[in-house]
Order: sequence, then structure tokens, then C-alpha cells
Amino acid sequence: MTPMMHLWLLPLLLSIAFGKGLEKKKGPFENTQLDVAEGTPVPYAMHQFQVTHLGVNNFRLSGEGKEDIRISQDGWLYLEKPLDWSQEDHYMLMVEALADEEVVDGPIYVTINVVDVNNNAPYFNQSTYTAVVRENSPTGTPFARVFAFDRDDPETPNAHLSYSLVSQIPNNHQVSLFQVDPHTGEISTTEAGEKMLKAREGIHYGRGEDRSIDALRTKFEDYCPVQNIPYEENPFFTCVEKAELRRRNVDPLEDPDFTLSVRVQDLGGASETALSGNAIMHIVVQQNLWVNPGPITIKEHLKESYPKVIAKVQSNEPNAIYTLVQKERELKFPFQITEDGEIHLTEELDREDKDMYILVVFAVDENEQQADPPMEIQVLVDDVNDNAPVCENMETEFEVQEDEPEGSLIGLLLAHDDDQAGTINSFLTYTILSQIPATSPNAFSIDAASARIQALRPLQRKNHHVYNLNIKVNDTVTNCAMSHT
Ligand SMILES: [Ca+2]
Ligand SMILES: [Ca+2]
Ligand SMILES: [Ca+2]
Ligand SMILES: [Ca+2]
Repeated sequence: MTPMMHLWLLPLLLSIAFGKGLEKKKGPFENTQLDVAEGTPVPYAMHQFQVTHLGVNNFRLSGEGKEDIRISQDGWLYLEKPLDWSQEDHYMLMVEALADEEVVDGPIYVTINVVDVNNNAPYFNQSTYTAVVRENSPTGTPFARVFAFDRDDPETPNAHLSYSLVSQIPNNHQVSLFQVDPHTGEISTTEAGEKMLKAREGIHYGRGEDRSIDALRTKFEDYCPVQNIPYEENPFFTCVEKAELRRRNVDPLEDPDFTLSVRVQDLGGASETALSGNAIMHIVVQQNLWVNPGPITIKEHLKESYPKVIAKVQSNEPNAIYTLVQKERELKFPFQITEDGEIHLTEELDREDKDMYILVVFAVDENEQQADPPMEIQVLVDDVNDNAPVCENMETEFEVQEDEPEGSLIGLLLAHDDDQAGTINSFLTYTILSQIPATSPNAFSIDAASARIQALRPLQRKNHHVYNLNIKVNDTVTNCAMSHT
């Protein structure tokens, strides 16, 4: 540096330094660490070394990056160009104190840590994204993802990014069908989206079905049997044909079902001063044929011819190969699946044996890759009244003392029914069919619902010492014998 330059520069340096607390920027001639914000206007005085050694009249600076960092003859370390964190986050410099070009003190080492400021707006890696979402796509399961960068320090809020949705077009019912994970940028359906997303109407094709225009003609004939005009001249056919071709070749860019405006903000999205970037996402909704037919309810002991079709599933992959397994590890599994996805029951079910099955259907493509996520189908077995009540003992004995007053409890008849609890099939009623020896009036009563047997009058051993009651326990008819001593 020339002495001339030094003369005009120093007052400027001092005035800048003074404004920020000149005294704080002074320090002894020793190893020093400095934190300096990037982008500071220059020239900028960072630090002044105060040398105790007599005769020092200059300094020498060496080290990488020293081109933009200078030192004045009176020990002021200053910047000639602003620092840029994204280029270099720290500098290591060496300073020697000179007296007439002779090193008389040092070297000392100076580390300048460049402090990042939020001077870069985040930006998406694509300005436009496209995505396909299936109908019934589960809430929170991502079908697409946006991604943004920020050139600021990732260790600081300056590059702490937060994603949000600005708008959804169309939004006819003011219901958000999509959501973005603020941290990951993953896009998924909302609960409303899971329920409401609907693909455009289209023709349904079966397994391996040819999707040519000829096949469409056949289908058209099935739907609209009376045909007197050639297809090409039939406006209904050409309309359907166009719709089908359009649906089949939907280009999300040309003809999206939805367009989302996505925003990214730094500073965690939580500040007025956050910088932001934007992108758009075009979304096409695709038909979902992989729909759970369950829960399926089947009556037990159905008298039918087996195997019997109980449900049908259809993969979104037309040539999918289906397999069916039971979720629980149990031996009994009277279900099969055909190559067309028909689920068959192979034999009668018995609710009292097993009242629920969970079938898991897998669909894979020709390369054995999963075509659709595994589907769990519940099969509930419906009760029929196929179990008669059973008395704990075919003959029950109760003992009772003489002269017990009217209403005293003789005993409780224990019976149960294996059919479904809480239904009419297992609801038992009790009645006394006969009493031997007979008395007039009867000596006993039974509560029809609770099976409590009570004496209707005091009993005398001299009259009878054994009574036999024949009690009917009802749902279907079964009799339990009971004797009283
Ligand atoms: Ca930033
Ligand atoms: Ca920065
Ligand atoms: Ca029953
Ligand atoms: Ca039953």
C-alpha cells in the first residue's frame, strides 16, 4: 500500500470503526478470532492490533484470501471487498509486525469467521412439477415431492426451509384436497382429498383385455346394443372414443386436473423477513380400481355350492397376478383367489369355530414387482342359531331345608348357548314343564330370564322328600332335568 492511499483511507476506516465502538475493535498483538458478517459495505475496519514493541511502523499480512483483506501501517485489519459466506466461511491469516521491514514481533494468527446473513432466497429445483395421484390415495402417504435449495448456511435459520401450499386450482368447494409436509416437501392428500378425488370417467377394462379402438367398439355395442349407423358417423361413439383417448393420454402439463402453487420460505417460514420461492405442481387424478370390497359378511353354514364367489378385486395393473393369504397364522383358511381376482369361499363357515378372517391380497406385475399395495379384506362370519342351549348338567340336584319361607331360593340352573352373545340366538328362557310328584298349586317357580328357582310355599319332608322338575331351556328346545331333595 502506498503512503498516499493510507493517508486518505485511515480517517474513513476510523470513522466507520468508531461508529461501531472503536475501543471494542482494539486488541493486543496475539492470536485472534474475529466474527465478521458477510456482505458488509467496504471499506470495513475489523480490528486494530496494538503493538507494545517499540519501533513498529508496519505490518505484513499473509495467508489465503488476503487479497480482499488488508492491514494498515497502524495495525488496522480491514476489508476491501465484502465477504461472501457461500464462497468461503473462514480465513486463516498470519500477521507480522515490522520495524523498517524487519520482523520484530509475531507471527500471530488471525482466524476470520464469516458470519452468514440471510441474503439468498430459497429456490425450487424445478419451476414446474407434474404428478399423478390415484383416487383414494391415503391421507399423508406422499405421491409427489417438491424440493428447494438455499445457498445460505444450512446450520442457521437462513437456510431452514418451510414448504406450504398457496393455492389449489380449481377449488370449487373451498376444500383443500392436498397438503405439503412443511419440512420434507412431500405432497399427499388431505382426508377430504382421500375421499373426494375422482378420476375422469373412463371405460373399464378387464384382465388382459385389448385396449384398441376395436375393443372399444365391442364395448360400445355392449353398452348401446342398437347400432344402425357406422361407428365413424355415430356422434355418440366418436364422442366416447375421443374421451377415452383423452383420458388415456392425459398430459399433466397440457391438461391437469389440479394445479397447486407451492411456496418455500427460509427462516423456518416463521418470520416477516423470510425470503421465499415458488413453483407450481400439475396433478392428474388417476382411476383407482384397487378398491377394498370389505368388510364382507357371510352367514355361517350357508348351504350353497362351493367354491362360492364372495368378492372381486381388480389391480390397477391389467395383467396383475393375485395371491391370497391369511393374516393370522392359522391353519384353517377356506378362501382362494382366481387369476381374475375373484375371491372364493371354499366351504361353509362356522362362527363358533372362527368369527372373523383377515384376507391379504397381493397383486404383482409380470416382473413380480408390487403392482398395488397389499390389501387387507375383513370377512365377518354372521351368526345363525345353530347351537342349542346346553345345561351344565343334564341332572342337577339342590337341597333345601324344611319350612323355608315362601320365595326362598332353591337354586340357579346353569345353562349356556354357544351362539353369538347378546343376540336372540343365545337368549335363553326357562320354564318348568312338569313337577313330579305334582302338587296343586305348584311348589316351585322359575324366573324365565335368570333361571332362579324359588319355592312357592314352605316344604315339608313328611309330604315329599324329592321333587323332580323338568325344565325347558329355550332357544331351540332342549330340556334339562332338575331334581330337588
Ligand atoms: Ca436464505
Ligand atoms: Ca448468506
Ligand atoms: Ca342358539
Ligand atoms: Ca351360531
